[in-house]
Amino acid sequence: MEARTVIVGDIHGCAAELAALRSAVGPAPARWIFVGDLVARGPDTLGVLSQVRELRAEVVLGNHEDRLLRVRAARERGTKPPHLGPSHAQVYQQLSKVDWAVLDAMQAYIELPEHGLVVVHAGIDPRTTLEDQTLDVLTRMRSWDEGEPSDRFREESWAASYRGEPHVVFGHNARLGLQLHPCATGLDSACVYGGRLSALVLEAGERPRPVSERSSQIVSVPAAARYFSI
Ligand SMILES: [Mn+2]
Repeated sequence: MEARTVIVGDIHGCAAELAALRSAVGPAPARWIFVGDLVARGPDTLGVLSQVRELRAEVVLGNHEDRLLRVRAARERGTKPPHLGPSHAQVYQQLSKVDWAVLDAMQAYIELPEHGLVVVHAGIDPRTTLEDQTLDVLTRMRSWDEGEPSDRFREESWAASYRGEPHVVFGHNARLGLQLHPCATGLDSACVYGGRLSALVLEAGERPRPVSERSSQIVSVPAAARYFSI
């Protein structure tokens, strides 16, 4: 039997919700992909990373992992590291060698041509090829600001006006929640802020359906608590 593909939104340490989502998706073989921001803010980052290893999942780099990796690189070089808030500093201290290996394996984007889509953490600039996207756009974009990609929150996501191929599956924008656009799907439904953890579940060779029918491809579970507020 050919495996399904399950693409999971931002988890931020919500290990119990990831376990519940796995139950909701069911036990059939699946290729697991995560949109990044696995770490910090929530109660159990190590429990999330352990499940990611167990699932042999592929992960796209989120801005929160990028920050931890930059801190490690600066410390190794002996230069001044970027600032870490309390939640991130705690996670940084807790990470073991196998946890760091999960972060080191994270990719800037993952192409899934069999589903006609690409997975990124935050966004893409469609004027540029995938290979030429900056890491800043891939991991931090939320909107267009005077014609340029921006990390600023706006009521209109960059993804609302995106048209073309491939379909883009992304996270990073919890305030807008689940985003179902014609050519893009946003999966950050604010789990760590008391929302839900969501996944796009595609059968072998299946593509994201039109907006009006795409909810049927989404599986989600509620957060057990509000773990963090901004
Ligand atoms: Mn993010």
